[in-house]
Amino acid sequence: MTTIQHGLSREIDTVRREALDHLDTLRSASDATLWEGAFLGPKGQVTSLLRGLGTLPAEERPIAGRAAQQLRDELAAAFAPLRDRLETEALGLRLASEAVDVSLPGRKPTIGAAHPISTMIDELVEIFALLGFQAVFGPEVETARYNFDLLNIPAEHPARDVWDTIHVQTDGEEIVLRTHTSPMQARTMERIQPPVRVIVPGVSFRFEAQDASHEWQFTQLEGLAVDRNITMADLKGTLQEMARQLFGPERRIRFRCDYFPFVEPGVEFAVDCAICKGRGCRVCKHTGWLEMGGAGMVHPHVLRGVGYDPDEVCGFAFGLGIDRLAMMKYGVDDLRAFANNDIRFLRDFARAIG
Ligand code: FA5
Repeated sequence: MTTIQHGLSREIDTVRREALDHLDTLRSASDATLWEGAFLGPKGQVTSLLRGLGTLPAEERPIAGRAAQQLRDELAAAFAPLRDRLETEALGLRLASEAVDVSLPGRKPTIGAAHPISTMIDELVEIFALLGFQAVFGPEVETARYNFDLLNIPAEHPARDVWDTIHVQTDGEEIVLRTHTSPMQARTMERIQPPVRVIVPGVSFRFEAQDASHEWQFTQLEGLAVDRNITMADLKGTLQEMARQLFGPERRIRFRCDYFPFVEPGVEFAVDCAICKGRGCRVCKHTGWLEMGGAGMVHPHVLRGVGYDPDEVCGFAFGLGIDRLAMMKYGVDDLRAFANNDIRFLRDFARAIG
């Protein structure tokens, strides 16, 4: 045996020992893949031994080649059954972990529910539909002309400050986030001729500090009826009927004088507390009454501003706070609960009203 052959034979023995020792440690299919790459793969040790044969003198190549090829066959024969066993085990584990028990009951999908304020709006729209009112909707970003001017609140009028307005644009045309749903009064009357009977549900915005009964964004419902010979009695009857439909047949309405530039006379109206039946409780602050909104007979200036003749037609308007109605209806004592989107509150609520 030449020195070269001797060296190669030692190298073959070293690789054999290393490969067989390592083979004993394989525990998984991925271990097996790594082993195969390290010894038998295109960049493995046995393959590089075979490649190295080219550097030997021609007469030594056949013997050395046979020895290297023998090593390759030996290792491949030892490896194949082990690899098959590990792959079968891996497949078994995967099948077991992915097994589907078709007899198990299915998972119930979480189904959303209408928000309490949306539920309240739907209920109000239905009640007023029975009283002959049609629901209309208007822009939340509004011009000062509709939010104020056409409601008899000109630019220099002190009442303009009462509304804690959030301005969107002050240069050129004054644009605001509507401070109430009342701008839809003029928008509606400009579009149609009397008789008019509409309600306007929608959000309004004011630059206000938040507390249990005030939010900077809240929901109002405007009502407007214009025709011949409409009186305060019609207004009171309409609101009384709404309160009865919402809170039960024994509910009563109270009017007290108030001032809004777009109505004359103007009132604030309250419903006797449905929770304590007027006896006084925490929700009604022990007064027995809950303030709901403002109302009155549409001011002649407003009618004239939209081209109506106040000698021919007259009407009533009201604006109520839907969040506060919802507080009373559902016994919620902090209106912020409606807006902070605590999923537990919304889920409990959806369950409670079915
Ligand atoms: C108005 O907004 C008038 N536009 C109502 C009106 C319409 C009067 C038509 C006459 C004719 P007021 O600012 O009082 O009025 O608001 C009416 C109702 O909206 C209040 O009674 C209250 O229920 C609700 N509201 C007002 N501000 C807030 C607020 N910050 N958070 C929650 N609700 C509010």
